[in-house]
Order: sequence, then C-alpha cells, then structure tokens
Amino acid sequence: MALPKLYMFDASPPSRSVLLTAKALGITLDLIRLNLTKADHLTPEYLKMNPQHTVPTLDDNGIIIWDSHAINIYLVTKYGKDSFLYPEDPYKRAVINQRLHFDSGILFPAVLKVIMLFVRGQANSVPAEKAAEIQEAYEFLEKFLEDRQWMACDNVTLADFSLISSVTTADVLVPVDQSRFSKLNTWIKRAEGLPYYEANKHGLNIFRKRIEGLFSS
Ligand SMILES: N[C@@H](CCC(=O)N[C@@H](CS)C(=O)NCC(=O)O)C(=O)O
Repeated sequence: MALPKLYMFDASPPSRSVLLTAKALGITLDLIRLNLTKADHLTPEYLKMNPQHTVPTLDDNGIIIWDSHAINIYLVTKYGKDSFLYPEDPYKRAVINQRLHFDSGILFPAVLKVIMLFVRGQANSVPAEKAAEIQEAYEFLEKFLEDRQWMACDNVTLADFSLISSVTTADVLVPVDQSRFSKLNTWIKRAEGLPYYEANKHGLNIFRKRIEGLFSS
C-alpha cells in the first residue's frame, strides 16, 4: 500500500488541520504541494478528483476525500480507532461535530472572505464589517471555552485542530484581543505547546509573510 497522498497548500488553514491530525496520529502522508496562484487546483486531473477544487484533498490508495473536516474524521476512524481525538461516545462526538461545523460554516468562511479581498486586490485592510464577523466568532469560541480547557472535551480533539488552524490565521488579520478573549488566548498558547504544533506553525508563518507582503507592496 502506498502512503496516503495529501494535495495541499501550506498557507491553507484546512490543509494545516490535516497535517496536525496526521502528526498526532503518527501517520506519514505523501504531501503534494499545489500552487494555487498557478491554478494547480484547476487542472482537469485535479477537478476530476475534486470538482470543488479545494485543498486539501486526500487520496488514500484510490479513496478520494476532500474537505479537511471529513478527511480528519476519516484519518482518525481508519488509522486511530478509539482515539481520544474523536471518541466514540455519542455526546462527546456530537460536541466535536458541532465545533467542526462551526469552523466549516462560520469561522473559516469569515476568514476566507478577508483573504480573498486581499488576494484579489479589493482591500488592503480588513473592512469593519468583516472584522466584526471574525470578532463575533471569537466571542463564541470564548464561550465554548467557558468550562473546559480544550474546545470540545477535557482533552485535545479534532475540534482543536480545525479551530487552531483557523483562529491563528484569523489572528494575523484581526488580532485576538487578550483582554476581551483571555480564555481563547490561553487556549492558543496551550495548543502551541502540543508536541506536533509545528504542523500548523510552518504554514501559518508562510501565510503571515504573504499577508505582510501584500500590505507592503
Ligand atoms: N471546507 C473546506 C474549505 C477548503 C478551502 O476553501 N480551501 C481553500 C484554500 S484555504 C481553497 O482550496 N481555495 C481554492 C478554491 O476554492 O478554488 C475544507 O475544510 O477543506
């Protein structure tokens, strides 16, 4: 069996969440880096695999899955059975799923809208209404952390991997205010202490440099 292939882009938060999951599970992935600015994700071959042309996409020996949240659940259920990252307990799993949907439906889209404005040259600072959307997401996240150290359970789970990659990206655009969001800040520091956190840090630094480059040009 060949290593599972991951088509990805370092700066992309969803790609980084899959890297975190793979590292946490000890899975080696064959990373195929796409250059989105060169439209590597719009080739006929890629579109055949993933008509939504998003990264990341997983090819596990012919099993094709896209959407980072779906990929992460697949990796844990296939390679990390009974892992605390996605426990079988129905309630715990439901809370994790809710957080994953929050990332997918609320937080990441709010971040992506700002990134697209910058990439398309339609803005050179974060418009107030877009910043407000991200701040509102931070408010929800602060509440998720009301009585726990991690986003969904008492231990780190897949919810944290998706949310940390999005939040740290959002923080580059709309800094997480320490005085308003103290629990969120503490959670970020906690996640930065994970032994495999480098899987997010590397691409996050690339993202930060790109954004700084856009502003300075
Ligand atoms: N919900 C998706 C979002 C993926 C996504 O939008 N990725 C962006 C890069 S961060 C992308 O592929 N953009 C290129 C495109 O949509 O054509 C996931 O979690 O995988």
